[in-house]
Amino acid sequence: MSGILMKGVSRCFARAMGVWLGCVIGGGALAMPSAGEAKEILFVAHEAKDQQAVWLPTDVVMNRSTDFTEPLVFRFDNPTDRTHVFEAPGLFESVDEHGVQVTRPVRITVPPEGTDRTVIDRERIASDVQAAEGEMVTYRFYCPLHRADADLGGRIIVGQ
Ligand SMILES: [Cu+2]
Repeated sequence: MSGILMKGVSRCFARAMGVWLGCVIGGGALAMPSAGEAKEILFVAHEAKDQQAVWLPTDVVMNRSTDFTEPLVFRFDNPTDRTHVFEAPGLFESVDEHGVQVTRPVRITVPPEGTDRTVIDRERIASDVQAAEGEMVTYRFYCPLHRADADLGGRIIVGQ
């Protein structure tokens, strides 16, 4: 009798731990749906030592099944007094050029005190995730103007 009870309790505990871990991991990424139309993720430029700069948060975790149901928007705030660039090889943005929808690699220049936002091409990420066959897909991001040689940059990690 008490054995069954214990099992129930530990299962509950495991589930609570899972939720808690999920919160911690997701806590780095402020993935908030804005007005229910798009999921917006905010990146903020941050000056680091030795004239370097990074985009925060450094880790963004997403899931294709839950986070890609609505348009995915990246916002970039640059509160510093230098221009920074958000570059993420492998990621594409979807932009309207003279009435034509085109996709191109994500490389966003944000002036001092500036802000910008772009719609990320979800289809490309979805096909990357599909091709990964159960593995997580990782995209690196950094400021190419102020990154350290050894710095791999931040990570956007996308699971199934
Ligand atoms: Cu920079």
